[in-house]
Amino acid sequence: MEWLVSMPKVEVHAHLNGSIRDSTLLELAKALGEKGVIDFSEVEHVVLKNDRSLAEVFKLFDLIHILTTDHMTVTRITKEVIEDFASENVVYLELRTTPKRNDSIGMTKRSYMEAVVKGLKADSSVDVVFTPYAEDARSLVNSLPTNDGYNGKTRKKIYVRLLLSIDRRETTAAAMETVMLALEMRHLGVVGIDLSGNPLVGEWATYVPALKFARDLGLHITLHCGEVPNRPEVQAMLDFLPQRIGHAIFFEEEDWRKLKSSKIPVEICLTSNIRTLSVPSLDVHHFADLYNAKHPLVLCTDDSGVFSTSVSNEYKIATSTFGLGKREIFELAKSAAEFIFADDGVKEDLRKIFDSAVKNLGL
Ligand code: 6MZ
Repeated sequence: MEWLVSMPKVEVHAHLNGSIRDSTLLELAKALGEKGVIDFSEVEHVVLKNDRSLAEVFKLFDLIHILTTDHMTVTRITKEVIEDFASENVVYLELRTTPKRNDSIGMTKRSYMEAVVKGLKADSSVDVVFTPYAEDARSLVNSLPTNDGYNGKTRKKIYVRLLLSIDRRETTAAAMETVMLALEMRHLGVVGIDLSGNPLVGEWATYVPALKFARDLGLHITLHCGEVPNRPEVQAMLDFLPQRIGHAIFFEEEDWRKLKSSKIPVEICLTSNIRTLSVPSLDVHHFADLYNAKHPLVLCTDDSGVFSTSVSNEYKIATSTFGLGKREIFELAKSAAEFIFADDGVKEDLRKIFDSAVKNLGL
């Protein structure tokens, strides 16, 4: 595990409100409990519970959003989530979040996102590089730690880019508002759009106009695809040719064929799929088949807080379940840099970071 933690890693499927520390959630719940807004004893039990079905996970998100959706808290959790990923040597993080409107506290989708960006800028123990590469003078590779590799003592640095999520509960107009916001925030590190939310809710056709518009204007698209059985939707999503998809669980033979020939990279979330009972056990997880077919893959956490995991832990599970050696794990981690949504300058930096880590990792 220590070796996996010390290895540089890329994370591209992490939901902000799913990645909050338990201690922070409990602290927020206690404060709201004292104000009489919620019943803390009930919330504590829900927050600390480990195994939940997919349906229960979405109920938990509704609760988490009650705890987190004010500007100050959004800024705080963003800062903490970045610190947590950086502390385990994630060198590039694509963080996704659903811009939220809450009239009762004067929150608009824009002010929600401004609070997120404030979290990126917040004075923290980590150097966060989030503006587009050409504008950023602080390329990570120019300031690589020289003495102790990624093992700690030097101040951590992390590239962060943002994806704005469209929640499947939203209307076409609301989805379009999110895309417009993403376009306006490109100079602040927004690189794409994600479609997520409860897969049992909503229709693919609702989101297509906004997704097409986003793509036409140069935003990258990733879709939660096949999280529940829904054949027509899986087919339509694959035909849309997004730049990446998340999960890819309930696929039929023909869908696997189409996916493999399209080479659309898949964000694999092992712990999440097991915890939500979407995949019955790791030994039948589609990671193995896709990995053997040399399909582009990125191991991701999905919701590190909700599922009590970390990127290093996801690699550990891949190692122990699928028998990958250190070299194979390293190559898997390194290849993830090819599927990020940031520009080529960042990709080039990441390649150098991985190459320079080889010696320290004893490879
Ligand atoms: C689909 C998910 C998800 O956006 O408020 N989300 N959507 N499948 C999943 N698999 C378990 N995990 C998280 O983060 C929380 C939101 O991300 C989406 C849901 O819409 C959830 O409300 P943000 O930061």
